[in-house]
Amino acid sequence: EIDAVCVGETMAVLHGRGPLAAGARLTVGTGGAESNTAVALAWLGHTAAWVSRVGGDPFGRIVTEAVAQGGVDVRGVVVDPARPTGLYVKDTGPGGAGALYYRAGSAASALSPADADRVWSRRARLIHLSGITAALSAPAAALVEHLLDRRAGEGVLRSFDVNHRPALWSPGTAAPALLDLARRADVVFVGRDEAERLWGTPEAEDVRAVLPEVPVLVVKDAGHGATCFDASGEVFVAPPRVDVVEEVGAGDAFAAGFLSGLLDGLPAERGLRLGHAVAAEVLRSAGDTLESVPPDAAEIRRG
Ligand code: KDG
Repeated sequence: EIDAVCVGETMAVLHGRGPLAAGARLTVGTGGAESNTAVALAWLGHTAAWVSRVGGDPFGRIVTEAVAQGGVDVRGVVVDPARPTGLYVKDTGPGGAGALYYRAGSAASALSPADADRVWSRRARLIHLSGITAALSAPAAALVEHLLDRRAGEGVLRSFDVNHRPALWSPGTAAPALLDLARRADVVFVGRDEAERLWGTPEAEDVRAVLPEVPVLVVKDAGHGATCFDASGEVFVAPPRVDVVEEVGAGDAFAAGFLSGLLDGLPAERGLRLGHAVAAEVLRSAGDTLESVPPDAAEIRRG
């Protein structure tokens, strides 16, 4: 028995200093929303596994080793020699093109319901999924749907981060699909602005109104704070002040902090504070993945 299994694509990240067009030299890193959450959960003291598919190329080995180095069990990662590992290039900074994906036809886009056994066999207390997987391919979307189906894996908490990626699918397709998946989960994370873009819900309360049946709903409003709606009502927690270096991965870290509180039976208010504390660590660094335990985590846990 372990605490959590996170399922989804992890890519090799190519990043450099300065714009690509100006000849920036690129370094290889690792990035994937769900494995970022798994690594952060491991840093917070939980047993976490990552289930995915990678290519038989060096990038597949690099990302798998990086997630394993983060303290996550990677035995559920299958190597597919016929497909490449997905890549993304961060061309950030002034004049950059933003994040560029090279992931169509990747090994992880072949995730399908056939991968579900490797998830259920871990007998985890919680599984964590995101809307990114649903956008990868029809079989990957079917896997997410299967894993959220209450008839399978009874008693397992289903966590779903909406994580809308406009580069992967159109809003017209994404909006109903993501709403439908979120409705099936036990815990849902969504950005306020992301929900507004998808579902036309400007405030946290409006998001609650379209997802009234979700047992634990967390609406995150970037710099302002996060609101949790659950059976005991509504609670809002503002984040600490942070000098932001790079935002990528902060949402994944936030989810890990909140889920850590949930796994430990803490009240939602402390879960939100843990989420902010873990996100702050990632915001302060250039990498996408947590690399240390947030200094205030133990204090927040104690309350
Ligand atoms: O949340 C961070 C992710 O966006 C990043 O690590 C890459 O998984 C990724 C994605 O699909 O955008």
